[in-house]
Amino acid sequence: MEKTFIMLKPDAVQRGLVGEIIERFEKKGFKLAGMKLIQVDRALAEAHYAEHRGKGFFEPTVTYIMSSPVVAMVWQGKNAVASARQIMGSTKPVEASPGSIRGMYGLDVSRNIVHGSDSVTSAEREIALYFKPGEIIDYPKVGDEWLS
Ligand code: RTP
Ligand code: MG
Repeated sequence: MEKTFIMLKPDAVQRGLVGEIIERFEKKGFKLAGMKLIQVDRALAEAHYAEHRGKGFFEPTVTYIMSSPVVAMVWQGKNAVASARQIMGSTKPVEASPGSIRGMYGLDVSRNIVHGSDSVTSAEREIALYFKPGEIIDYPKVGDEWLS
């Protein structure tokens, strides 16, 4: 089943939105495969946003995700990557649809609450950055048969 990497960014943790956002992914029908609270260091932050190196928002974005602990998660399910991006909403909260996470809780592109992989290839890269293989757990769950 397709996996995606989701990160609850520092503002989500500081504003007490962790439970509410996790609930959105759970209720959508995704299955949690990995989760931890971590303090991102500079090396990890720069690796995460490597594709944006050289852009004006690179350094502020790196500094932002190091500014407080974040919740790193792996969720799996049918079309997990695209489906999670839809739940999150557009990068700029002002353009995000009203019911999306960024549409509901975000105001500024530089503090946009949540990260989600933009492709299956990115998901594989990001999961490997944040998790050791043994930290991703494949387990049977009640309801699996209703969601595949
Ligand atoms: P993310 O990687 O965080 O899930 O966001 P995304 O795919 O929707 O957007 P992306 O283009 O990958 O940008 C990564 C993060 O950089 C910050 N950003 N700031 N000031 C700006 O114009 C600007 N553009 C991007 C955002 O925090 C964005 O989430
Ligand atoms: Mg991105």
